[in-house]
Amino acid sequence: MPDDSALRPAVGSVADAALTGLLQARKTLPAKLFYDEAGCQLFARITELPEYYLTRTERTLLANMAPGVAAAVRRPAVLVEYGASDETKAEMLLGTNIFQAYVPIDIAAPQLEEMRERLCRHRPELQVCVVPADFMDVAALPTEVPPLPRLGFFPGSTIGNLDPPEARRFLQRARQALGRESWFLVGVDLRKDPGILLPAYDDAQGVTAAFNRNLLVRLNREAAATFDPSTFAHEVVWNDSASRIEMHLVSLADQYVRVAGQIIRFSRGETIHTENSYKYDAERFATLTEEAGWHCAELWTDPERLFSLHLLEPRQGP
Ligand code: AVI
Repeated sequence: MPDDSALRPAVGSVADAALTGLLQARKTLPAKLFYDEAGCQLFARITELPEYYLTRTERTLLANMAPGVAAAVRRPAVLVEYGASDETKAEMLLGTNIFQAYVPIDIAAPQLEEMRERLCRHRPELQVCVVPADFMDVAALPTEVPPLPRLGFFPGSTIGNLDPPEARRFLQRARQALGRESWFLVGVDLRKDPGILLPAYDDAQGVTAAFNRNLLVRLNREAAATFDPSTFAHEVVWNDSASRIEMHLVSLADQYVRVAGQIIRFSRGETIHTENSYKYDAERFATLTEEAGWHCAELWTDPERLFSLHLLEPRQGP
């Protein structure tokens, strides 16, 4: 499962979360709802698509830059991964052998246990302290985490799925949880030609469209909804002033849908806004991190400047 499974909501809140968004004048659904089992499988397929450059570019960057990250951290440390549904990206950092403990944070407790078992087999010397929680809510690490410097790790450009004020709050909270002697390695997708961005979210095979429509399938199952997903079209928009990709589901007809006992009216052409994916330039992301109490120590990008890895350290002074 991909690193963003931590975006999933607590069980039981699906109908509430859906209704809150669908009863607004401009209808929305929270991106957290994408990641049920089918959504995770579809997202895994998205990461392999030729148009979706993010995952493969970040992996190559990580493979090349892991020694640079280890050189910056230098001494024995703890790796803390936010939204860690599998350990494949963390493995590239764990391979540098400077980490004595690994702290994966994810809302999916069963996956964390499987990860712990795998790591105990492959890296018996590594202490693994799993934290089954929404990464947005973690203000402190468990007491069993060894008192060593910490490297926070937030890959995948999941930070782009948070609105900038939310991203700022998240970075502030992570700074508090990681402590004074820490670093934070964040994967960030870069602003670029919409000719590259739009196909990454509207692929030729229609996998992203299925991922988007799966929200409605999920609401039918988990929120007593009556959507006909074939009457909603997948739409992707580049919002230049907000510097974000937006995903929408567009109603192809005037229709009424029942959701958790409420009747929701859709007119033809009306959209449900389902996701934002912010794209940053390096300066804009640096400003956001400074406002959250971090300072960019190193920045790595691929030769085509598609994706970036930011190594942050706590900002000194006022
Ligand atoms: C998880 N997240 C970083 C993905 C993105 O690129 O914003 C989610 C996604 N949505 C559509 N395709 C991928």
